[in-house]
This record gives sequence, structure tokens and C-alpha cells, in this order.
Amino acid sequence: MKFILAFFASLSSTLALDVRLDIANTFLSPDGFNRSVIVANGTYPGPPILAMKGDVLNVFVNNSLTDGTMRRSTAMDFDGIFFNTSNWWNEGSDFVTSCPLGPNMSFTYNVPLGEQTGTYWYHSQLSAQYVDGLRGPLIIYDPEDPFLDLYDVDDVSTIIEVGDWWQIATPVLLAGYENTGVVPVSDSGTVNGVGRFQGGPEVPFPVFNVTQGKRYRFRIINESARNVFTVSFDQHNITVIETDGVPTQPFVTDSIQMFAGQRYSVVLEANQTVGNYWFNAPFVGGSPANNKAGHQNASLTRAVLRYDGAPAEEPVGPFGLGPENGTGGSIEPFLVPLNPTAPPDPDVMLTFNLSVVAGRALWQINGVSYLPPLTPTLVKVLGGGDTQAAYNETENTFILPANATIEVNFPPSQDDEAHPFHLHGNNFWVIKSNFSEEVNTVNPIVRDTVAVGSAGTTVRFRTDQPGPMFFHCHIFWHKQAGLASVLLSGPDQVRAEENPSPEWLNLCSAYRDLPEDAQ
Ligand SMILES: *[C@@H]1O[C@H](CO)[C@@H](O)[C@H](O)[C@H]1NC(C)=O
Ligand SMILES: *[C@@H]1O[C@H](CO)[C@@H](O)[C@H](O)[C@H]1NC(C)=O
Ligand SMILES: *[C@@H]1O[C@H](CO)[C@@H](O)[C@H](O)[C@H]1NC(C)=O
Ligand SMILES: *[C@@H]1O[C@H](CO)[C@@H](O)[C@H](O)[C@H]1NC(C)=O
Ligand SMILES: *[C@@H]1O[C@H](CO)[C@@H](O)[C@H](O)[C@H]1NC(C)=O
Ligand SMILES: *[C@@H]1O[C@H](CO)[C@@H](O)[C@H](O)[C@H]1NC(C)=O
Ligand SMILES: *[C@@H]1O[C@H](CO)[C@@H](O)[C@H](O)[C@H]1NC(C)=O
Ligand SMILES: *[C@@H]1O[C@H](CO)[C@@H](O)[C@H](O)[C@H]1NC(C)=O
Ligand SMILES: *[C@@H]1O[C@H](CO)[C@@H](O)[C@H](O)[C@H]1NC(C)=O
Ligand SMILES: *[C@@H]1O[C@H](CO)[C@@H](O)[C@H](O)[C@H]1NC(C)=O
Ligand SMILES: *[C@@H]1O[C@H](CO)[C@@H](O)[C@H](O)[C@H]1NC(C)=O
Ligand SMILES: *[C@@H]1O[C@H](CO)[C@@H](O)[C@H](O)[C@H]1NC(C)=O
Ligand SMILES: [Cu+2]
Repeated sequence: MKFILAFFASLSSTLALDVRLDIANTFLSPDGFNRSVIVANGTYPGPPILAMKGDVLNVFVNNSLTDGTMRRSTAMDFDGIFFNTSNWWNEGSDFVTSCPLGPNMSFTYNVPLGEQTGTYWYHSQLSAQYVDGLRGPLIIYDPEDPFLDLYDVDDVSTIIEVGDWWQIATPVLLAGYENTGVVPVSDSGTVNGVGRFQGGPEVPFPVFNVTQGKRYRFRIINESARNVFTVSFDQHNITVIETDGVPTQPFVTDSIQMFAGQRYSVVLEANQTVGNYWFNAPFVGGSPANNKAGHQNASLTRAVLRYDGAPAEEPVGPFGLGPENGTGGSIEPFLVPLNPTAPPDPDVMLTFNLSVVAGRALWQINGVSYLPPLTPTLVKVLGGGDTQAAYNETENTFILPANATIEVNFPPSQDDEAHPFHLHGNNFWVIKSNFSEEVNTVNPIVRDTVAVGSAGTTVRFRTDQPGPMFFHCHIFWHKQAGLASVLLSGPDQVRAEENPSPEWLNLCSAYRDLPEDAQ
């Protein structure tokens, strides 16, 4: 607690927080297999960005990528952060709000955090580049957190990032996907950047240290690009208190199913016998048979919860998959915001029918597969793009009124895999969860990433903050295959308020001038 108070004291006077991320290639072996990667500050995951409520981040990104077997440009997304009007040009979604940042270039993203608190992450938005390593946590601490009484420890040691990992660079995987329509199946899963694959070396599992009698706020981030992880701690229930940055009425569960891009804070009370316990994060993500190397073994994604006083050993139990006959972790329909709100009736209703062209890497929304335009949406808006005519059909751009309530209805889809749809710069109410038949317009959970699947999903959101909001599947393989759209609300308000810097305006011409292997 002392550490936390000191930490708060040191930050509470800060408003502008300078953050530096050096993006470069290096060699890493997260699961024991050595490969060239793209990372921030030399590590996978990248360094945590630790902020306080109200901070304005100035994130200086220096791109020194040299390895031509992977993308050398980049684009930084601060996942879940609202880019309030006048700041969309810092949002970093390539070809929606900016052009990519070429090698040997740097850019400072100005990120005001406003009223937001909780658990977020940053990652490359370009192509499937974050799969090559460029992903890391962004935590916004709240000195007046309504749940301060529920936990004793909440610091860098209680951040848990689960991610899927491939041993092959993404351009090769994408080419294979395009030729076969088979989504690349990961070799391994990682917890805080450490994992094992079937037949690989016994890389030591990460250890979370706890002291008996204390309560820990674990911030769990699913930074995967495909895999769905179901997380649990052996012999410990957990209490969910945050969902994608939204404080949530405490909800006790034995496990949580997490889709790519989703985040939860949970409180774990270290009240069991002193010992070692497994943290299990088994995943599902395509047929293991489609990993030609035979590497996939979901039971190898785990960590050790170690009580002070316990021997430095692995738990004695088997590599379990989580509580036997437990809840299964589909908790979304049961979660209620701490301060629930009822969504207004919709002013505009959209239906998104998802489909895939058989045997090809071609995903469609209402029959249209998204293709990024050469000129980013925001550039078009600033140039007067108010009408549908400014946007090619393949930009899947929906022009919406400002100050309105929008409903997006995803009818039940036939696909075997749920699609985690993520809205940039805004939250939505989940009126109908894929995991329940109930339609809740009284106190539904509010979040920014929701599973869309075989039971149907409906969300509503307000366009109080106008802007070009990228809305896409967070399975980045699907995003890259066209499962994306832009919800453009209030283009005239956006134009009135945005004030981009000359550096931002320069990004597009600089990118177009790059040789293809540097893009
Ligand atoms: C990244 O590394 C640079 C250079 O060492 C350092 O100044 C910066 O604080 C690091 N960034 C983070 C978020 O830790
Ligand atoms: C990983 O491979 C690179 C390139 O072959 C090599 O320079 C580096 O030493 C290797 N790292 C380890 C830990 O083996
Ligand atoms: C960016 O990184 C490169 C390579 O490490 C370094 O030479 C350059 O000085 C950095 N640029 C800035 C503006 O810090
Ligand atoms: C948007 O930003 C403005 C100016 O910083 C602020 O007054 C307002 O509260 C913000 N709105 C939201 C919803 O964060
Ligand atoms: C980046 O800088 C290096 C060293 O100055 C140079 O060799 C390389 O050609 C530059 N790359 C690009 C794409 O400009
Ligand atoms: C747990 O403690 C061990 C041994 O002191 C240390 O190596 C490890 O980094 C700690 N884990 C975390 C998440 O802080
Ligand atoms: C992360 O999301 C992916 C994709 O939706 C999913 O397959 C995986 O199980 C999730 N991981 C966790 C820990 O829930
Ligand atoms: C977890 O909660 C369930 C349901 O309330 C209960 O049956 C079980 O005993 C609890 N487990 C632990 C380890 O407290
Ligand atoms: C441990 O803590 C949990 C959550 O607070 C509680 O439900 C459970 O009863 C406690 N178990 C013991 C053995 O005290
Ligand atoms: C789980 O359910 C199966 C099938 O009903 C049963 O055989 C098994 O004993 C149960 N396990 C536990 C731990 O309750
Ligand atoms: C514009 O949309 C049409 C389909 O309506 C598509 O064939 C064409 O490739 C798109 N053009 C660009 C530049 O994306
Ligand atoms: C937003 O809409 C509400 C009613 O739907 C209206 O009362 C309010 O004046 C509008 N606000 C703005 C800024 O247009
Ligand atoms: Cu998808």
C-alpha cells in the first residue's frame, strides 16, 4: 500500500505525462523459439504506460524498424481511449484517422485521458503487425477509485496480459491466409510475454507473488489477435470490478472468458493455504490441426500464483484448464455497471450481416469487404466529406448524425468463431449479449469490445463525441480480410473542431513516398 500511495503522490501533481516508445526490431523467444520481432523498448509485451486520471499523455513514438520481412511502417492505437473531438488526428488508426508512420520517422501522439480510468492497452493498428509483438498495457489509475476499499495491491506486478503467439512473421501468415482462407493458428499462448509450445523447451512460467491475507487487483488484458482465453486461478474465486474501463458492480466468478481486446479487473483474496497455485489461461483459436507444426497445446498457457513462504516450485497439480464443471466464464450478461444507465431509444438502426466468402480470406459486412482508402477518412472529412459520395463503397463508412443514439444489430451468424467487435473512441451498451437471450435496456453492461456470434448481439451508443470511429473485428486476421467499418458521426462538427499539426498533415505524403518495402 505504501508503494501505491507513493506512486499516487508522485503522479497526482502531473497533468502532462511524457511517454517514449522506441519501436525497433530485435530477437526474442517468448515461447522458447527465437525469432525477429517488432517491439516497443525491446520487450514483448511493451513497457506499461502508467497514468493517472486526467493526465494528458504525450507519447513520442520513434520508428527504427529495419527488418524487411515484416512491415516497417507502424501506427499506434491506444485501445479504448476516447479521442474527444479536436483530437482524432492523434488516434493512430491507419487510413481512418492518420497515415502510417514510416521507418526513420517519429511522431508524438497527444492523448488526453479525460475522465477515463481503468485498464487499456496500446498496439500497432497497422495490418496484423501487433501479432509480431507490438502490444503493451496502458493503465489509468484513479486516486478516487470507488473500489479502493476492496483491494490492497494494484501496481505493475498485478497486470496480466494474455496473448497468442506465432513463430512465423505476419506477412507470411497473411499470404497463407489469403491463399487458403484458413486463419493462422497460433503456436502458443503467452502470459506476460512468456509461454510454451508443444514439443518446445520448458520456459519457466511467470510468477505472480502474493502475501496471504492481502487482496490483489489483477488487471487482465486479452491482447490476443485471435485466441479466446478462459482465465482462472486454481482454488480462488475472483471478483470482477471493471469491464473495459467501466467500473462494474462486484461480481464473483470462478473464471472469465475473454475475447481479443477485452479487459477485466478482478480482485483476488489471497486467503488459501500458503502454497503455489496455477493461473490457467487455456485458449481456443482454430483447429490445432491447422497448426502444421503441431505446436498448439492450450494447457501450456499459464502462470504460477505464489504465496510468500511457498517454495519456488511449480504447483503440484496437473496443467488443468480451469474449474471443472464451473461457470465456463461467460459472465458478460451478468455484469452491471457500478452506475448503470438506460440506453435511450435509437434514432438510427443499422444491421450488420457478417459473411465470409468460402475458401478465401474475404470477410464482408452486408456484402461489402472493407478496403482502407488511400486518403484517410479524417483527411476527407476535413476536406469537406459530408456525404456518402465522398466515400467509396469499400470504405464501409456509415455517416451518422451527432447527438443521436445509434443501434447496431448483429443477427445470429453461422460462423464457428465469435467476432470481438471493437469500437474506437467510444463505448456502447450491450443490449443483447451473445451469451444470453435477454434484451436488457435497463442496466446493460457498457464496454468497447463485444463478442458477435451465433446467438446474435445488439449494441447502442451515443454520438455525443463526433468523429470517425473505426469499428472492426479484433481478430486482426479478420480485420485485415475486410471485417471492418467506419462509423462517421457528425462530420461537420468534426471539421469545426479538429486542429491537426503540420506533422500529422505530412504523414500521408511521407508514407506515399516510401518504397514498398518500407511501408
Ligand atoms: C522506453 O525506453 C526509453 C529509453 O530507454 C525510456 O526513456 C522510456 O521511459 C521507456 N518507455 C516506457 C513507457 O517505459
Ligand atoms: C536469435 O537469433 C539471432 C539471429 O540468428 C541471433 O543473433 C541471436 O543470438 C539469437 N538469440 C538467442 C537467444 O539465441
Ligand atoms: C530514433 O531512434 C534512432 C535509432 O535508435 C536514433 O538514432 C534517433 O536519434 C532516434 N530519434 C529521436 C528523435 O530520438
Ligand atoms: C471532451 O473534451 C472536453 C475538453 O477536454 C471535455 O470538457 C469533455 O468533458 C470531454 N468529454 C468527454 C465525454 O470526455
Ligand atoms: C533509415 O535510415 C538509415 C540510416 O540512416 C538508412 O540507411 C535507411 O535507408 C533509412 N530508411 C528509410 C526508409 O529512409
Ligand atoms: C515474483 O517474485 C520473483 C522472485 O522474487 C520475481 O523474480 C518475479 O519477478 C516476481 N513476479 C512479479 C510479477 O513481480
Ligand atoms: C482473447 O481473445 C481471443 C479472440 O477472441 C480469444 O480466442 C481468447 O480466448 C481470449 N483470451 C482470454 C484470456 O480470454
Ligand atoms: C467459489 O464460488 C462458488 C459458488 O459460490 C463456491 O461453490 C465455491 O466453493 C467457491 N470456491 C472457493 C475456492 O471459494
Ligand atoms: C476467501 O475469499 C473469498 C472472496 O472474498 C471468500 O468468498 C471465501 O469465503 C474466502 N475463503 C476463506 C477460506 O476464507
Ligand atoms: C464434472 O461433471 C462430470 C460429468 O457430470 C462428473 O463425472 C465429474 O465428477 C464432475 N467433476 C466435478 C469436480 O464435480
Ligand atoms: C471502390 O469500390 C468498388 C466496389 O464498389 C471496388 O471495386 C473498388 O476497388 C474500390 N476502389 C478503391 C480505390 O478501393
Ligand atoms: C441533443 O438532443 C437532445 C434531444 O435529443 C436535445 O435536447 C439537445 O438540445 C441536443 N443537443 C445538442 C448539442 O444538439
Ligand atoms: Cu472476426
